[in-house]
Amino acid sequence: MSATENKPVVGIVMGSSSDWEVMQHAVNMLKDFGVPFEAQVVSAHRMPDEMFAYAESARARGLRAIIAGAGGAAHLPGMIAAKTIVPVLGVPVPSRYLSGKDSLLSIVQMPKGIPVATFAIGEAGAANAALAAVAMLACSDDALAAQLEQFRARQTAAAKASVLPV
Ligand code: RP5
Repeated sequence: MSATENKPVVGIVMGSSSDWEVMQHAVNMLKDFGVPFEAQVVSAHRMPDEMFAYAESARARGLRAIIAGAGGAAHLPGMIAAKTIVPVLGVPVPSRYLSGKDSLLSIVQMPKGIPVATFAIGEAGAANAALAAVAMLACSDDALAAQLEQFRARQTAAAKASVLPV
């Protein structure tokens, strides 16, 4: 799987194509904001050389944030972070036997010195990682900041318009 739109400023990587169901929510959010991204499978344990090459080349290729999703012994976000200074946003993917608690703890418990900003398990985490990347980019992009403000306003309006079936 590989998707590229314009010159990517956000990289989305995941440990397996089985992570797509969750990670597509990051992709969709970046598409909604028109943020150029790339998305691909980079497995820490099945393709470690490619993982290092991806991380080592990320900044020079123009990436300003990397969203990394993985499940189980989820070392992908941490290992990517170890090889680049581009901010890494980790998404714990639900796992088959431990429901993603293993993924969460693997990603969030980084030793001091190599940060991985860690999000919620699953779909919300993937979408929020993308929103965090948008917010980071919006610090130096007024048009994107305006889009983010509008997104928040629409969300607020939708919540206020909620009707309960009572
Ligand atoms: C991790 O192992 C992946 O991120 C995935 O969540 C999990 C299972 O991978 P598959 O066996 O489905 O390829 O590396």
